[in-house]
Amino acid sequence: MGEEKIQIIQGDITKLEVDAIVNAANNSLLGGGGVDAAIHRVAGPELLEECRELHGCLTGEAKITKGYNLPVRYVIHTVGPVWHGGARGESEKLKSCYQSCFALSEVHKITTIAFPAISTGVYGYPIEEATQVAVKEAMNFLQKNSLMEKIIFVCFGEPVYQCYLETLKSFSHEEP
Ligand code: AR6
Repeated sequence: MGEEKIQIIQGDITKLEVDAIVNAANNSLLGGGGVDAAIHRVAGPELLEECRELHGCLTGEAKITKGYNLPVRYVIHTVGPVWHGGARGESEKLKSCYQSCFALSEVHKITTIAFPAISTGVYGYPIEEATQVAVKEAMNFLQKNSLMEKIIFVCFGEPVYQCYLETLKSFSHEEP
């Protein structure tokens, strides 16, 4: 239940016209590489100014800003865990990222949200494990929140795209 509201696409998250996009940031919230750099580049310098006022963000938590020059109302900045082999609470922290983003989406009445594959770039989280967490948390949230209309997972590249599709299929076929 809820999987019809989950969409998996390939592309650049900065191009999406949704209520909110999620940024895979670092603890400083002051920019970096990967999707973080792309988001700041398109949003413009005002995003960095607002981020400075937030005084960073703990791993697994999330903070919200406006979207500035992006075609979105909000950017939700979350900090994923760095992968150290899986025994240092990485999955709990990644789960907490998704839950923190969804909690903010409820507060701000966000109905469409797009996520990159948090932690799977520079932070080295294996994509198969990361997509399990992402899809599971999205489905859990959709079961208890009726306002959310669409959750989009934006994939950079075909392998990531295929991995999300497989994961969604496996969850959809699970017995309730
Ligand atoms: N749209 C969608 N996905 C993207 C885009 C884009 N424009 N650009 C990259 N990706 P990463 P992390 C994918 O490294 O692993 C930054 O320096 C990318 O292919 O951006 O959480 C931060 O400041 C990968 O699948 O984030 C932190 O220091 C996914 O987005 C650190 O990297 C996440 O890769 C965070 O590392």
